[in-house]
Amino acid sequence: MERTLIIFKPDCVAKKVEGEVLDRFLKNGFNLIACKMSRLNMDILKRHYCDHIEKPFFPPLADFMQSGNVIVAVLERENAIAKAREMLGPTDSSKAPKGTIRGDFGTDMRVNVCHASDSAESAEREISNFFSKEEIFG
Ligand code: 3AN
Repeated sequence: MERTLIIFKPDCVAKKVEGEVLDRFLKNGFNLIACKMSRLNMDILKRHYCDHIEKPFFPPLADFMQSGNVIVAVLERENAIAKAREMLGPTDSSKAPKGTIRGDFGTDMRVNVCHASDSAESAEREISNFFSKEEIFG
């Protein structure tokens, strides 16, 4: 079993599709083992996006991620990291095929419904940035 961190981004919550998106994950064999609503701040975003802080897209990305409530979750299944990213589709929602989460609900490169961890190392770092061990029910 593998774990991945999923953030239901502000656009997902504003559109009220977080239930439908979570349902897709559950129907594809993921178990929900941790979940909370949050309003992200710059400190937690700098830790979460530590690899992107110097990139030109970081300031607008950080503004967007602070623009509304998010839901942060840990989902578990075999091959969870690759499977979640496959279900999301490419980062740029405008290029994501129909049937993928970003293709069906996303807008563009930034406003793209969900974050999902991109490696086992990132998943471990990202999960510990948002959840204590006691908050994970794996
Ligand atoms: P992903 O979320 O698909 O793993 P990353 O890790 O490359 O994508 O980028 C993190 C986030 O930064 C993306 N989800 C997206 O919101 C934003 N982002 C990445 N590249 C760009 C870009 N060129 N322009 C605007 N936003 C970007």
